Amino acid sequence: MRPICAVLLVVAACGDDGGAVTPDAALDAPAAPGDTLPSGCDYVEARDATNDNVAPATGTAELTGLGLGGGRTVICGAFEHTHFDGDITVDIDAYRVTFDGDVLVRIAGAGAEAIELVGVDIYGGAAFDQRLGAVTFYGGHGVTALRVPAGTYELLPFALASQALAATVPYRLSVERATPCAELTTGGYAEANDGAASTGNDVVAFPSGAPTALTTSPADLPEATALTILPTVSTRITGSAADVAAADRYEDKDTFAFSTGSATNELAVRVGWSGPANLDFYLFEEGSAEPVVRALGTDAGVEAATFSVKPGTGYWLLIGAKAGGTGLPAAYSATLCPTAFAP
Ligand SMILES: [Ca+2]
Ligand SMILES: [Ca+2]
Ligand SMILES: [Ca+2]
Ligand SMILES: [Ca+2]
Repeated sequence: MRPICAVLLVVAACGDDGGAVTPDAALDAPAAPGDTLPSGCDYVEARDATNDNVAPATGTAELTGLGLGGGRTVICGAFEHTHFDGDITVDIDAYRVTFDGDVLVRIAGAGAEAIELVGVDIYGGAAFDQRLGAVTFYGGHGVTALRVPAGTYELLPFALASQALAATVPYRLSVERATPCAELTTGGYAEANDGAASTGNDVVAFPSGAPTALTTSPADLPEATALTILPTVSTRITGSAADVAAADRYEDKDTFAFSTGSATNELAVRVGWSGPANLDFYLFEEGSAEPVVRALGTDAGVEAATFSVKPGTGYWLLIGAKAGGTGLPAAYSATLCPTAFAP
């Protein structure tokens, strides 16, 4: 995805200083005595015109020199409205930040919600070409959780749209230490309405080669958990992914309806199970078959994601067993950890 960047960085990493790109050069905006930064900013975007390193652009990441010594660090930048490429790219910026362990990466900025697609891609590896995570702006901001070894990583905030923005949109990109939510092992809402055919709570179909769609069955309904999730109050949902002959990309699909409280704008979901089954989960706004979150990892036994949600909104959590695998039926346990973030 980033061939030009990768090539340039490999050259630099080999010690060849012959080119114009010198990622090991001095910091882009070094802190100096007397420097004043805007309130709440640890670094301010310094060279917008040359910090896009996604091919075919040939920029380089800004070397912020930031770490997580204070537990949280904030980059203040902007999606510029002046250099839309005529296709889909409004602005891409890249920054290097050093961190480790469990962190949350967030992006927030008033006005960003009106841009067609805003997010942050997170890269690591010697050539910064391994995509380790991604933030999607949804609701009032965007967030994702990462667990990484100590190192320097590249954060790429991007704004994509079919036309230029009318005005520049400032954003704040932050990295902060976080404690992953603890898995609950007892209690919670238990799947109750799947029926003998395990189709009573399917709700969404995943046809091969076609978009997700509401099922045509009038008989299936989301499980009415009656849960309204509130910040810092974890909840649990359990069920069984049955071994059924699937007509689409998933065998058993179980959908659970819940709502966010008026202050809840982030949610971490961890789905755990035993055995070799491959479970995934999706989040939909209530009544919609278009996912707002897809958790499709292949790690055996656990699927987890942290993302932003809209306060006071009805959602469906769908847990599905990938078709064609083994290990079904599989009992699963989902822990939902809601939080409130003030952008
Ligand atoms: Ca830029
Ligand atoms: Ca920018
Ligand atoms: Ca089930
Ligand atoms: Ca089901």
